Amino acid sequence: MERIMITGALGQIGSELVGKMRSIYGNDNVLATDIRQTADQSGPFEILDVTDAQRMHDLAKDFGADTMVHMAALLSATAEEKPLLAWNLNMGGLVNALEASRELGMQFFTPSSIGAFGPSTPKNNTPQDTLQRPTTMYGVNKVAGELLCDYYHTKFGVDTRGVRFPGLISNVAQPGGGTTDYAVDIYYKAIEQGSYTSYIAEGTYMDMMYMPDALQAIVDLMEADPAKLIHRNAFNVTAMSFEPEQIAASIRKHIPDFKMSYAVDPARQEIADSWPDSIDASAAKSEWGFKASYDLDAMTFDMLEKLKKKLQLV
Ligand code: AKB
Repeated sequence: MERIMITGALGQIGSELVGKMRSIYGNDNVLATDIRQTADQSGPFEILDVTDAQRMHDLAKDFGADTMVHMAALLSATAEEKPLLAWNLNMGGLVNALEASRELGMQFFTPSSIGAFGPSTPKNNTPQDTLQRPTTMYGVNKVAGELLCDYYHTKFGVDTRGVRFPGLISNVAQPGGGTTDYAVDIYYKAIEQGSYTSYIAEGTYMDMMYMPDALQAIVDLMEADPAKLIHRNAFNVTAMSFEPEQIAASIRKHIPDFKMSYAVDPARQEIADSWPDSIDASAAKSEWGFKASYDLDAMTFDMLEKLKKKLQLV
């Protein structure tokens, strides 16, 4: 990885990944792209609608990119509300990014998700290789995407790599339209209001990870020795699995009066119920040394500290 182009650079992951990659590979070597303009001037930026194949190809070529990191996508809850848009954006963007990578000989990364699993998948310690019959449009996109990335590797020799991200929690950019977003929102509301009304029901376990671990996982996988990769697309990665009462208990260690209530959103609850309770990340650990540094309490401590500063409450 020397010249990296990132799509969806202003999204939840992209807005931190750009900074991380610029700090490692140099500001001028990371081209950030998104459908909307940014005020960030730390390095090159171009407007890009990922459904525009020609512009994506031209930008990568002109930049001399050797790596494509394709992040632009709709998340699960929005994809369920607008399934056709999700298909066109998630699959159209992905195939354009893969084609540009094939034509220009770029290494390729895109994230899959725990959304690639469905109700018939084993729910606990979900294996790397298992049944994948998701019941959401997002899940359909993710499974098709994993297969397409494998296809571009075996058929055309493109160096495709990916992970199945769990819910990602960050204090920088807020997610939008995901099922796991409650686990970010809860920290903001805990600080601002001392209480949170969860749209996900008590007892619903989902895998999660703190953003610094997610960013490091992308870099580590992309830098990994290809000879050691058996799976490529897409590795289960996770740092923790919890249900809403457990994150509330972790917050109460710092804000003892924090109050939790529930107003379950049936649409997002149905998605959450179709996903695993916990996934097994042993393939990622053994094939490229995946390791997460933050558990729930370490993440809670850091989130509350950073958000207090961000919200100017200290
Ligand atoms: C979502 O909730 O849609 C995402 C994901 C787990 O892929 N955070």
